[in-house]
This record gives sequence, structure tokens and C-alpha cells, in this order.
Amino acid sequence: PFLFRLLTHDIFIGGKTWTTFIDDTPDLFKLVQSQNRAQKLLAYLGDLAVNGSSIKGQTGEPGLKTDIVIPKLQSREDPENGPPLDPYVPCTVGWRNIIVEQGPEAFAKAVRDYPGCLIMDTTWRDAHQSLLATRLRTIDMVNIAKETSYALANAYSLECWGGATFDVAMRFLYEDPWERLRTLRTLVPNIPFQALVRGANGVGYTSYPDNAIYDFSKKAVENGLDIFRVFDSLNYIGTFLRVLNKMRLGIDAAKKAGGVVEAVVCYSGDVASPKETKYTLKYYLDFVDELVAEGIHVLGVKDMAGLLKPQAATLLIGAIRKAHPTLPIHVHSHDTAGIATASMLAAAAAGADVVDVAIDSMSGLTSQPSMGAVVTALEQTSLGTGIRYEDIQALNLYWSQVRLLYGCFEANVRASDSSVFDHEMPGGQYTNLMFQASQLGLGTQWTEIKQKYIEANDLCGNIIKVTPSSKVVGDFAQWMTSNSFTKADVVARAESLDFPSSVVEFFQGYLGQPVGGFPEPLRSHIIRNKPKIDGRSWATHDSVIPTRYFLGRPEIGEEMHISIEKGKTLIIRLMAVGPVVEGRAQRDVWFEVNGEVRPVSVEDKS
Ligand code: 3PY
Ligand code: ZN
Repeated sequence: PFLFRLLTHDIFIGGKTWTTFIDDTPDLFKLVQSQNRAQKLLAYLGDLAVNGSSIKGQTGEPGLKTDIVIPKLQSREDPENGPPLDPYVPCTVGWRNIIVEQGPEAFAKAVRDYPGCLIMDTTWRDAHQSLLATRLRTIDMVNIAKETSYALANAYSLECWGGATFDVAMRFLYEDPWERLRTLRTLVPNIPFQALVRGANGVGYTSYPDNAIYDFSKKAVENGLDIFRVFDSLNYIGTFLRVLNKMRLGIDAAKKAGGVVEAVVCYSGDVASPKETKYTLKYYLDFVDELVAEGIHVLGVKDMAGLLKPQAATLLIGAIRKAHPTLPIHVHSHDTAGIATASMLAAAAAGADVVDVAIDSMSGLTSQPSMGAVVTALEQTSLGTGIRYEDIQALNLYWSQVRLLYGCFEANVRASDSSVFDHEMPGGQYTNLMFQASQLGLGTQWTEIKQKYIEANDLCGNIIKVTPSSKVVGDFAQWMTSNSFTKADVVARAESLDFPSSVVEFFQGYLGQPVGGFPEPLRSHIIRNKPKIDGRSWATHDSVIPTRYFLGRPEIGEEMHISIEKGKTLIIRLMAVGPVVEGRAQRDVWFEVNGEVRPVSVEDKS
């Protein structure tokens, strides 16, 4: 085909070939490029036809077999109802303009001065991290991005990056998380983008050197990030020695990068309970004072497990509001027990400026509370969010289809679970551990894991549990379950047992210092002659396959439309899957690509 193109090219026919003809005429190669791309696509689809999807964590096929309908937003006759719709370009009105034009301090002040309560939408990050093992692909955000720029024009932010999205994109989805950020940024220029950053751990699981965190934060802002939600998994701010910094490093890096610093206090225990002795109101207020002294722009209250009951929200947010009248407060929760909607309403009433929600069909259970519920409830108070009910319905129509599509990653969490008040597992981890327990097929395994999680947390000294400290407790619990160890067994035999490495490293101090210090003599028994660490350790979208075909085995005869570049769509039909080739674990798979028959040879892994 290349030779044919060359010989039939106008310039060639006109006899005007010159030595740089090939260099100056890149369109000759377009065909070669698109053939290569088509060949790669066929290799992927052929492998899917023979072996099924190999995306880790997938069980079964996507639950949606039709194309997704993109809803239309209702037009806005009344300018009060938001910026007028333009079907061709994204919305340009929104809170991000203040960050870009006037900087983070002015943004924080405007948020604080806003008479209502704003929302952050977590649909693009925490919601799918908590419900769908973080498997949401960029394309499924891109497809609704423009509508989102209008519907959520008055949102404080869209959480779209950080947490587990970063490493899942690279390890399991074959995507570039930076590309995700840049693409979404182009499509949503008006709403601030927010990321969850694990202090000195960035978006990973261990501590990184200072320069990595500084450069990462700088690059994040350059690629379109606005707000950094910085936390430490033990609420450990670090020491004043720069080299030992924990959370302080994440805060400083975000600030130097020009981002909005939303520093976080992680919530644990029950601040409104008379039985609470560790995570008390005084503990939280002192920690908030320390964060404020760092010169943060916004305070995040991060209830990663969904433990904050309405009365506790009233008490805690009310007290922080009183102590820091000008500080914007942003509250995050999970709906594991079913109480988060009530708690977000209580937080708003007590003075929170922003609360976290997810679009209805991606909300509830281990995710955030429903946007439709919180927004409509606030609408009836003096704390309206500036988000239209009709727009939420339109977005939700889209997300209800996406939820079905990704049904093959659901952990089967079907109902609320108030036992979270005992075990305190963060939303994402709850779904993960439950999925693993159900894979083992033992009905009682899950109850057992929850019980061991409580015991493992006790052994660690009742710590704040969020990535990565929650992983330590989870590993500890699974190890206790598989070895049938009780808490008493562990204490009695600590000097000789072979503990999981994450547990040993936690006790060494690799994650920092837990509130109240490490339990002794258990710590010494577990780490034996290993060192104690008392500070911080050192430790292209050219052809996107729609998710339906990315995850689902194609059927014989099925026609797939895949766009490989603007205006160029391949119509691919699976024709046949051949027998295993004699003596080799291979099959030929036959496709028809734009009417032309093309075979690919695929390894049969069965
Ligand atoms: C993360 O660190 O990924 C979290 O979501 C913590 O809640
Ligand atoms: Zn969360």
C-alpha cells in the first residue's frame, strides 16, 4: 500500500520528486502509521476474543452492551440558572478564574465569603476508587467533560487525580495519568481540579525524597492541577528539621508550586462520644492550629472511613469555625454506614464552606454521599450550592450507564454497614478487602477480617488509618486471619513471629510517628535488631478503545467502531477465532477492518 500511495501521489505523478520528497510529504506515512495502529488494536481485540480481558480485578463482562447516551443539558433561559450553553465549547465561568487571575489566597477568601455551601464532586477520583477499584478510564470522563463544565460550573472543585488513580492508571489501565490531567484540563477550563496527595508519599506508598515531591507538585500545576489536598496517614506533620518533614513537605511543595494548599486533618474515633480518650476535640483543635501555623489556604477534614456522625460534625466543625473564623473548611466523608448525607448537612450548618459529594449513581455505600440529595437538601436552607437539580439529573443519566459498564469491578457491597464505627476501614479499603474475602468464597471470612482488623489496629496502638497506614492494619489483619492468631497470641509470641514486612516497617517508624507513640514492648519485639526511624525515611490518546471493547470479549460478527484519530474511524468486525495451531499455544483471529480481512496471531493463555 505504501508503494501504491507513493506511485499514485500527485507530486510523484507530476514528476516533481526531489530528494526531500519523502521528508516533506509526511502524509505518505499516515497510512503506514494508521495500519500499525490498526494492527495493534487487532492484537488487543484478538487477545480479548481468545483469552478475555486481563485487566486485574475484573470479574465477568461489562454490564452494558450498548453505546452510552450522552445527555443534553437543559437550556438556561434565566441567567440566574448559570452560564448560557454553547454546544461547541466548554464553559469558561467558574471558581478557577479566581485562582488563575488572583491566586490561592484570593480564592480562599472568596470561598469563605460565599454565602452558601459549595460542593466538590469526587466522581472522577474517590467515588470510583471506592466503588470500582479505581478502574474508571480517562475516556469515560472525557465523554462527559464538556457537559460537566456547565453543570458544575459553581463547584469548588472536581477531584480528578491523586490517591490511587495515579498508579492504577499506569499499572492496570495502560494510561498516562499526566495525559489524563492535561486532557481533562482542556475540556474543563473553569472548575478547579483537585488531587489527593499523601504528604511525603506523594501519590505512592512510601516516602520520597524532597526534590521528587517539589518537582511532582510543580509539574502537577503546570499540567492543570489547582488544589492539593495534602494529608499524612498518621496526622504526623513532621519535625522542624526540613529533612525529617512529613506532611510539612507536601504543604510546602504545593505552596511553592503555586497551588491552593488544602491541608488535612484525618478524622478517627468519635469526637462526640464521652468514651473517646485519644481523638478528642482538643486533639483535633491542636492539630488544626499546627496546620494553620503552616500558612495553609484551606482546611480539609478528611473522614476517610465515614465515622463522622452528624452530632460529631456539629461539634467539630463548629469548634474549628469558632477558633478560625476566616479559614475555609472543606469536609470529606464516606457513606459506608449510610450516615454521610446527614453529616454533610450538619457540617454545612456548623460552618463548613465545602462538602464532598459524588454524582448519585456513583455515590453512597463506600463512596461519598449523593450529590442530588445533598444539593437539594441544602437548597431548602440558606446554604444553596448554586448547582441545578436538572443538571444533576442529566449528568446522572450518563453515570448510571457508566456504572453498569464497569459492573465487572463492583465488589458487591450492597448495603450500608454501621460496623464501620468499630473497624474504621477507609472506603476504598473496605471494598477491596470485602472483594478479596468474597473471592475466597467463605461467607464468614469477611466478618473474621473485620474483627481481626479491629485487633490489628489495637496492636498498632489505635492509629489513624488511611493509605498507607490502613494498608499496614489490613496486611496485619489478613496475616492474623490466615494464621488464626488472636491478639493475645501476637503479643505473647511477638519476639519470634514472622510479621508482614509492612507491619515491621510501620513499627520501625517508616510511616512517621503515630499519635501517642508506638506501643512498647511490642514495638521492640517486632522490630528486634532493625533500626528505629524517628523522622522520615528515604526512601497518547491516539487510539482509545471504548471501554465496552476494552473490557468485554467481542462476539463473532460483532461490529466495533473505534476512532483512531480525529475523523478516522475503523469499523472492525470479529469474523472468526481459529483453532489452536499445531504444537504452539496460538490461534489465528480473523477480523474485517473497514471491509478488508485481516488476521492476527494470538497466544492462547488457557
Ligand atoms: C487515598 O490515599 O487514596 C485515599 O483515598 C485516602 O482516603
Ligand atoms: Zn475518601
